[in-house]
Amino acid sequence: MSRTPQADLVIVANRLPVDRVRLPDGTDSWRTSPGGLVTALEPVLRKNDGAWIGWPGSADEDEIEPFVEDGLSLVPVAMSSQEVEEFYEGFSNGTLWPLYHDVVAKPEFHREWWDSYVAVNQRFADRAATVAAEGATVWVQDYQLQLVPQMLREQRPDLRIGFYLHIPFPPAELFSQLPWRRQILEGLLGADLIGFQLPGAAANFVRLVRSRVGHKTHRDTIYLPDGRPVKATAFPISIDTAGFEELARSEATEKRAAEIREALGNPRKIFLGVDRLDYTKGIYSRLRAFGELVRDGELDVEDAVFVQVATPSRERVEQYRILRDEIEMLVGRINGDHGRIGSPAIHYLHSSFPREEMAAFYRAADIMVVTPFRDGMNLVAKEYVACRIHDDGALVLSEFAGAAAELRQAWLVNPYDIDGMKATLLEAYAADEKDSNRRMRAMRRTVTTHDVSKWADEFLTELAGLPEHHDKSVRRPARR
Ligand code: ADQ
Repeated sequence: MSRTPQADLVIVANRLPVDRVRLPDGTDSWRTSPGGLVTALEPVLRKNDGAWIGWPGSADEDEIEPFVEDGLSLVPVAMSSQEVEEFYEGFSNGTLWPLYHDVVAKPEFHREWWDSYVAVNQRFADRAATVAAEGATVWVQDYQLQLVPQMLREQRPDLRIGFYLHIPFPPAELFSQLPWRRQILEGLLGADLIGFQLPGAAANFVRLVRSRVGHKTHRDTIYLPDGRPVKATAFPISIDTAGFEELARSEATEKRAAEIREALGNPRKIFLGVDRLDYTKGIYSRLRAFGELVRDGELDVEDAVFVQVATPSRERVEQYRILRDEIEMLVGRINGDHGRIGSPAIHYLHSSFPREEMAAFYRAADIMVVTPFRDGMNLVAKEYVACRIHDDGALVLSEFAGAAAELRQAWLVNPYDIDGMKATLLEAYAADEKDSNRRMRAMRRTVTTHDVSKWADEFLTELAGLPEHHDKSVRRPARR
């Protein structure tokens, strides 16, 4: 493959940072999808002659050659529709996702799903092996690709391999349900550095490696039998704080936020929820809590409205369809029981929005309600804080979101405790302005000093600084 780039920094992620779009004339083109990860990694990629390996998002396409889009070197990995079903919707989102989120839903274990997970991971690893230059750094992202580090090291022991897990890593008691637990642990141990959102997740991993694989460990380091150390430690992810702040400060956003408030009938306070429609996010419980406050007369629909943005997600997976129906039924019931003409209690939007519109929502909202049962980090909470340029507004945040470890000044809640949540929502609603400002200022300092580029820098600096390990027992295969 003559056009395959040779890169000194390779990002391997399930998805490419671009979407394929069909133009009116029938030809295809690419549009960058500006997620947080792309924003964080783009500057480093450009500086380091980097490449990004990932799935372009459509199944059963012929293998697409590597290409350059907006100066970024992109290397597509193809997937069949059966693999999308078994590797992506199946093992990644039907087995690992619920297992890693406290078994909030029941994980399914199917041997065909596992076989597909192995096959697709191998394809990503093979691709990375051909793209990485001699001695390059490869950074593998997230739970879909946990076998890639080991598969890659087997072919390319000259590489520096990092891995980052964006979701929680469960305690041993839950992880041990997985029939393929040992393979996953060994897959990850192919990396030199494994990053987690929180220290607790890193500790869960180290403990599991000690008990299930039997390697020696000391604090955050694991020693493999050949002497190679693997470091497992926390690097809490963040957002493009300056980018969000700038958006929030713009006149266009200010105007749009005022329009949103106006369209909602200029209520005294606006509550806002923004989540992928996922059963880990606690959307149902939070809406119930709000609905009960209205029912009990603690809140009046003329004074307080709830805007819930539910982003379409994993719509082909059965559990996600059921969840959508349940939430939409609840919204209908609450509005039917307690709404008035022109004043529904809950405004529900099942849609994606551009970043500008998100910033306007954040600016318009007085109380941001983020109540996941478990969440690796939760970027929405940080984005809200970044957009509160006047230090006002309140964040109600689940103690089970990774973000709660940093945003200590939020109104923290236990999302399983509906009465507790109701009490806290009322507190945030009635909060004294001075108290709100003090809390918001402190949280703004946190997201300003720790943004996503700092996160990427810290990970890559740590990875580059690890001592080199020369394993004489592994013979280097010929380069392909
Ligand atoms: P997610 O589960 O997707 O991420 P989150 O961290 O909140 O959750 O990120 C969602 C992102 O999507 C935010 O940047 C948000 O602005 C955006 N978004 C949400 N709804 C949107 C909409 N309707 N339109 C446009 N944009 C929308 C996973 C883990 C998290 C972890 C992140 C990053 O589950 O715990 O914080 O990865 O590591």
